[in-house]
Amino acid sequence: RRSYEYIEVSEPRPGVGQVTLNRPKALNALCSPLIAELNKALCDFQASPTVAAVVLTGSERAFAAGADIKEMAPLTFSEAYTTSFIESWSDLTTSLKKPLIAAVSGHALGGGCELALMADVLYCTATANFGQPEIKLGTIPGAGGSQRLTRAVGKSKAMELILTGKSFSGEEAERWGVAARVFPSYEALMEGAFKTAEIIAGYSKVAVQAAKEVVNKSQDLPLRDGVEYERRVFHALFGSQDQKIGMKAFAEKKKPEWSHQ
Ligand code: CO8
Repeated sequence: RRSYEYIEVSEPRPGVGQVTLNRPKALNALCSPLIAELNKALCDFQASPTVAAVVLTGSERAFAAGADIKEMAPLTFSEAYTTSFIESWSDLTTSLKKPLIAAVSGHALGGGCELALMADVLYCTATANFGQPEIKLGTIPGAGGSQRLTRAVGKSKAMELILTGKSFSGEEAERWGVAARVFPSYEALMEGAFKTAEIIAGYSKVAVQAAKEVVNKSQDLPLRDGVEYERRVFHALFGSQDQKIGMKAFAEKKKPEWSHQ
């Protein structure tokens, strides 16, 4: 296993990979080397034959307090433009075809909020502190926040949040559909995230990858095209062994033994 400076990587449960952001002195501010490490770790989990779902977390105090403001402060337009600054963040969403669960406790601000929004499933503590405070720094969200937050909460609320820079709680995140579930403590959050990852890891890898792929398509395609896309993938799964295994096991009242083929 590679050794990292800004993250920790583990396999806490069978089938479950974990990435823990670990830059405590800067509240997990997302400097470029941290993002590069995160991309590498997710690529390794993608290639891993043992890991089927991944949990991404920070500390109890901070998931991530944003992009690294000290790194960004001196950047010029031409440097940002010609180095495609933050473009590699998008790799996070494309390098991993296995489900990614973000477990958010404490601050998830700016790029930290955007990172959490990139996950497939977002869990948080009731007191988690989400927000897009970029406006206070004289800038705007740059890693998808204006798009993903708007899809999650609707235009009016997203406008209010992004234009005022006001933060919102984990409780609100859950009520507004940003978070799938909210937990009373950090321990309960991690346990909940691991349990869900284990459930996913118990299914056919073929079906899980297909399920993630088609749900993600709903974010990009008009409804008619999305439904058609789903049907094509659904039809394709009749070519998998696991569809036969799953349906035969149901008829025989047995637990399916997936071949992952
Ligand atoms: N970048 C760099 N350092 C940070 C960041 C950050 N985003 N956040 C916190 N730190 C550092 C602090 O400077 C401090 O370091 P030091 O001890 O050396 O002074 C240390 O972390 C601890 O922070 P505080 O002392 O401030 O801790 P508090 O508990 O008092 O406050 C807060 C916690 C409220 C989270 C506060 O730190 C804060 O407001 N942080 C900044 C939040 C913010 O504005 N985030 C948005 C950043 S902009 C952004 O993400 C743009 C995204 C664009 C796309 C992505 C591009 C990569």
